[in-house]
Amino acid sequence: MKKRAIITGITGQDGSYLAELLIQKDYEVHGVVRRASTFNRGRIDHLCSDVGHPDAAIYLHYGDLGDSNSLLRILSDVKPDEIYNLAAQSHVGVSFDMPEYTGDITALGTTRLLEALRTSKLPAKFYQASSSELYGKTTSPMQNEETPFYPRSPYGCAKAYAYYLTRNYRESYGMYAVNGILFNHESPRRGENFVTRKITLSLANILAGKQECLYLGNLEAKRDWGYAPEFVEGMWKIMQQPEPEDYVLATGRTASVRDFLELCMKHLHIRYERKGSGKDETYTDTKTGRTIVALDPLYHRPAEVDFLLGDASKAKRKLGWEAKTTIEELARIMLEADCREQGISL
Ligand code: NAP
Ligand code: F7E
Repeated sequence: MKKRAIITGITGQDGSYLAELLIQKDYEVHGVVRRASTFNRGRIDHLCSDVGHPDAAIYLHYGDLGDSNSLLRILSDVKPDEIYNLAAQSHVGVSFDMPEYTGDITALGTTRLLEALRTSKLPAKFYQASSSELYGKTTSPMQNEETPFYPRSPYGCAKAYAYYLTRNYRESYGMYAVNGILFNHESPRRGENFVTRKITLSLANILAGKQECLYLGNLEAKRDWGYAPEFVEGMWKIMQQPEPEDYVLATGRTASVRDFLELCMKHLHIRYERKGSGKDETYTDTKTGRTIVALDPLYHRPAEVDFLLGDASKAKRKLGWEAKTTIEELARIMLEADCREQGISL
């Protein structure tokens, strides 16, 4: 019999890649989708365009992390072997504007799902999408499973709650409940308001003459950036271990937002000149003389995570997992996809 998996957040970047991976591995894949007034299934359309059709690759269920009853109903209908909790209000900047909602969905939503699993008494394994945002204002030069947390945003605090609750259910009830502490991972399916995708999409639009200028916030923040399809493979491996344990997944390299921006412009053969300084800094295209990148305080956060660099040696040792795609390759993959959409070949 096929293994059954439930993915919350299946319409998101990671959920869509994980669904594809699990289908390849011959799982029966069930996804939780929330009702939206506009179509929110673009990333999984190719897997479910014929919902109800016998060949449909995934089964979708209406539900919401804010609605315990829907979670209980889905668990009892599907009787899953594995649950991947990827749903969240996942935007750090937005979490400062919506701290209560972020806590309700990202933190308490995890309680609702874990409680639904515990009370249903199903023997399913549970994966929690934990985040490098837990480390926040860390002073450790590299962060691993032992590094103390110092979250810097309502999102980071909500993820800290969900992390500890997952551990608590493991320790209190003997449940197979694990955290994957994933550092930033990106792809052409990355949401358009996360910085890497905003950069690749805007540069493609600028080349196509559809946008004048790209406005950004803090260019100095450093992140450990990997490629999302590799990271969902790591999630699955974490869930196949005999003992439930928490793991860091990261590339072991760090780069600033500025590095990523300049890498992208180089890849597109855009020759630029940096002008001004501080909040007045701009990038001008030397060929056209136009300002193509400028700063906007709108994108600054009340508290910033300045530096992240992950140490995934436990995942390498115990899971045989390692990130392979470099930031240069990642930028190329994302730029090619966004430029292709504009009819520009690189
Ligand atoms: P994403 O693209 O923003 O996807 C988030 C998903 O959550 C979407 O499917 C969204 O549905 C769903 N969702 C939001 N609110 C919900 C609610 N109330 N009930 C049910 N579903 C809800 O995020 P991602 O980049 O794939 O990340 C997946 C998970 O990993 C998230 O929990 C994120 O916080 C965490 N994480 C991400 C990274 C990263 O670098 N990508 C790193 C560490 C941890 P709609 O499509 O309807 O909005
Ligand atoms: O910001 C800076 C911003 O929003 C990265 C989520 O998946 O990864 C993600 O969170 C950096 C920050 O990702 C803009 O201030 C500058 O320093 O792309 P981001 P994030 O905050 O690292 C973690 C691991 C998660 O768990 C989260 O779910 O870029 N930045 N200018 C900007 N950021 C944005 N979004 N937009 C800008 O214009």
